[in-house]
Formats: sequence, C-alpha cells, structure tokens
Amino acid sequence: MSKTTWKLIDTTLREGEQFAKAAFRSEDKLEIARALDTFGVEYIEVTTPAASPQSQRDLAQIVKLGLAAKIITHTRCILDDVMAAMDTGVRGVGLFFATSRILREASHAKSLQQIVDAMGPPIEAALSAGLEVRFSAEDAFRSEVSDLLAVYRAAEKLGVHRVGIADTVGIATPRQVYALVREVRSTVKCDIGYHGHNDTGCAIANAYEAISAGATHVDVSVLGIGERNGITPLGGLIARMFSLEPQVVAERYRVGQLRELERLVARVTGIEIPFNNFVTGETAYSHKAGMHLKAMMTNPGAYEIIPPEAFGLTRRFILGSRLTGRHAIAYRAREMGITFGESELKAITRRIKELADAGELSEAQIDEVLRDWVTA
Ligand code: HCA
Ligand code: CU
Repeated sequence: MSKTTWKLIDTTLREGEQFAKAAFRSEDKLEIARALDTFGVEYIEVTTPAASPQSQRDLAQIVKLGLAAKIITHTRCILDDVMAAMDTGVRGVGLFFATSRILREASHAKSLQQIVDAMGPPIEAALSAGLEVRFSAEDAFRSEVSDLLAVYRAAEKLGVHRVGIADTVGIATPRQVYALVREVRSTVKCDIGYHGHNDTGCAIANAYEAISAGATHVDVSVLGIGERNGITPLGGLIARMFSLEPQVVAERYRVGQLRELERLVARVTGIEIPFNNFVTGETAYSHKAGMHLKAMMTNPGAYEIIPPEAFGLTRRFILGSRLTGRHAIAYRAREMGITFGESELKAITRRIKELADAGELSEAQIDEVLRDWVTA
C-alpha cells in the first residue's frame, strides 16, 4: 500500500457550494481559497464558470491569486463548459458523466455508447489547451462495473490524466470501495480520484480504503459540506491519515491551521462545528472517567491517538464529575501544592462524588473543596 502518494482535492468551493446553507460571497471564496492554500491542499476545486456570471468572475479572481494549490473547476463534459473554464485560466478540469441507469435516465438520457462518443470533443479540447483533465463516472457504485471500465478505458485512450470514481449517493461500503478501486487500478494506468458522499457515515472510511487500494487523489471539503449531508470531511481524513502516518501528514499540511479553516467555513455558512468533530470538536480532547484520567495523567498516549499539540489544541481533564477518581483528585491537589494521605484522599474523593451527584463541579469548586478540607 502506498499511502503517501495521495493528494487532496479540496472541493469546499464547488461541492461545498452545493451545501444547503452555503451562499458564498466573492470575498468569502477568496478568503477560503487563501486559507486552503495556507493549509496546504494540493488542489482547490471551484464551481464551474458556466454556473453564473459571478461564478465566472470569482473563479478568474481565485486563479489570479497565484496560489501554490492548483485551481481546477468541475464542469459538465461538454465543449462550451470546457471553453468557459479555459477562459478563466484554471489549471485543470474535472469532467463527469453519470453512468448508473437511474441517473442516466433521470439526468442526461444518454446510452453508454452516447456517453463515450460525447466524451471525445471536450476532453480533447481541454487536453490540447494544456489542462490537467480528469474524467469521472458519477454514481459509480450503482453502475455496471463493465460500463464503468468501458468509460474509463475510453477516457484513458483519449489521454486524461485521471479517472474519477464518485460515490454520488453515499451508498458504498468500505470493502466495495477497496474492490472497485483495485479493479480500476488494474484497468487503467492513469491517476485515480475518489469522491464519496456521507449519507451512511462511511465517507472517511471509504476515502481511506480508496487510498489503500491505489487512488491517488481524494476529494474532501472543509467540515464535509456538500449536497445533502456532504462528503468526506477534510479534518476527518486528515485525522485518519495522521493516525497512520503522522510525519507525512504534519510535513505536508499545516495541521495547526485546521481549526481556523473550519471556523472560517462555519462562520461563512452560519453553521456550528459539531461538538464531536474529528480533532477540533469541542469535546475531542476532554477526558472524564476516573480510570481514563488516571491513565492520561500517567501517559497522554493512553487515550489519545493524535496529540492535540500537533494541531495547536489542548486537552481538558474534567475532574468534577461523579465519575471522577482519587488519582485525578490527587493530581489537582498536587498542582495546588497539597498532598493527601491515602485514606484522606479516598474520603475527599467520596465527598466530591457526592457533591457531583447534585451537578458537576467546576474547577474553582473543586479547588474550594480541597482548600476547605485542608483548613477544616
Ligand atoms: C454531483 C456531482 C458529484 C461529482 C463528483 C465527481 C458527485 O454534484 O452530483 O465529479 O467526481 O457526487 O457525483 O459531486
Ligand atoms: Cu458530490
């Protein structure tokens, strides 16, 4: 498995613009693009210029920022859209066609042969303009594998740099993703992208399996925003990969910027960062049960696989609950310069638990209990 070769395509400014609560203003898009670039994503995918006049102007502006990340757009696989993309100065285009029967019928009403025939002119135009070209099959996991492989072969023959496998409806299981990416890997030589929705909560696991099976590019968005409940979240995939290859991730991305980046997108879209968000969630580094606290005070690795400091974060010990333990209380007492004997410690812990039964104690309240105990 060559996990280190994967690259991130952040699509907050494309898939994320399809999020129900996103209505980016031009200045928001520029700010998000800059923040993504600072974070270090390799690609920034932006809404097609064919969407609206402002989309066209915004994309051209983002291109003009001269960021290190490659600016690409995502357009229908038709010549007019590719021409409009070329005019904005983007580095690449992501073209797509739905290949599942349900979407072929509900969306573009083309047969497989018609898809293959229609792919030629836009792909050739984009390639001859020097763009990096990706061709993706929308709804890949509800498509016939033979159909998929046929369009990927056709795309490769036309010379695309990358084929894309999209789990448009979030239906795929991790094993299915692994198996399909392997199959595509043994069919084409070009790069492989994976784009997965999160309808059944598998988006991170699926992106990880895609990488394991040989995908070279993975789509993510900040906080996972996108159509419906969204796609693979950037932070979640970063957490997944950091737990496996901390040095690689820390060298490639400025992970200390993750929280700021998420705050920016949360602010602009008017959403909250979920309390249980990967790494940056309010409680992601809160430790509470007595047994956990004891082990954490001995070795922070006991219940943390990703050190919060790596992301510029801090952990929190909750000492004032009914689940607290004497080791945790002794720890706080030591911090205050107080030492208790074993039996005293037991008694004071019992007292704190009893008080906590009526409601959790704040740090100040615990300190007060400890101080009163000493002076009593
Ligand atoms: C959509 C398209 C897409 C495209 C993904 C891709 C999807 O908005 O329906 O081009 O790889 O999920 O299929 O986002
Ligand atoms: Cu999508």
